[in-house]
Amino acid sequence: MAKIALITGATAGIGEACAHLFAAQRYNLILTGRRADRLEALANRLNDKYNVEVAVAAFDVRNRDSVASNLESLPAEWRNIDVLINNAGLSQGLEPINEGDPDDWDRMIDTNIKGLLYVTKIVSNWMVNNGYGHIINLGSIAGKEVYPNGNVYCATKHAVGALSDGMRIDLLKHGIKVTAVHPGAVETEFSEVRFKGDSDRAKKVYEGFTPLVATDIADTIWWIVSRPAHVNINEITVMPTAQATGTNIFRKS
Ligand code: NDP
Ligand code: 8X3
Repeated sequence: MAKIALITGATAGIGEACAHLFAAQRYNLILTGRRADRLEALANRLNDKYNVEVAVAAFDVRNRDSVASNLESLPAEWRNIDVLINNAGLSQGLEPINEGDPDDWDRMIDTNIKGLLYVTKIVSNWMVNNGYGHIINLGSIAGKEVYPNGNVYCATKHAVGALSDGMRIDLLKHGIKVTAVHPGAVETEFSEVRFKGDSDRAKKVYEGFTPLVATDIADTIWWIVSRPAHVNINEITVMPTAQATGTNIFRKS
């Protein structure tokens, strides 16, 4: 029987790349995100190309009721989830703490921490009942260190690291693996979202060096998931060769 992966934030970037890679590995997929049109289009493409089954559920991870109703209304056979990729997340703004917008803080905390928890609560219960599962949480280099003006985003990604450690301890007796993946700069829609559609500012983030691309992280996640049953990767930090720390990037121009 085909394995199943649930990927949050599959409408763009790292989540979308994971959807392609896991479909290529013949996983059936549950794809989530807010943009229903993108989810439908991706599901059709993956189904045509790889002949895998794809269920889509469009919801906002910040809405606890919506997370529950969407996931719990999936047919029972979709509850046999082998891999949960908690990828949905975002940054909003890059200002000193005193100049930060509390609405941006709410969006980051509600998405990156609370949304991840709402999804995990439901899926980890299914995994406990099944007696297997692997949870992959998208942290960040921002979860390993703090950089100027990164304040709240960095705090949310530190929380993802702490929650990953907590999940690993609590789910140990159920044989469920938990891995935190901490990427450096990956060129996706991330900076467009951080800078609220200012594409010139977003592009500058990746100028003068070769950033990671979404498939680099999808490849890493596949490697983690495909280790033997007795091996778990607790956490991994993946950086562009030209990036040493959150802010220490060697730019040629
Ligand atoms: P993208 O902006 O390209 O993709 C983000 C995804 O998250 C989209 O599919 C978006 O879907 C989804 N998402 C955002 N908010 C919500 C929400 N409230 N409810 C449901 N889904 C949501 O960014 P990346 O692919 O780069 O980011 C993926 C993850 O990787 C994030 O957690 C990010 O913090 C992390 N990361 C990214 C790095 C980078 O440099 N790009 C580096 C380190 C970590 P939709 O808008 O349709 O809801
Ligand atoms: C995204 C990478 O360096 O912008 O998490 O925080 S960074």
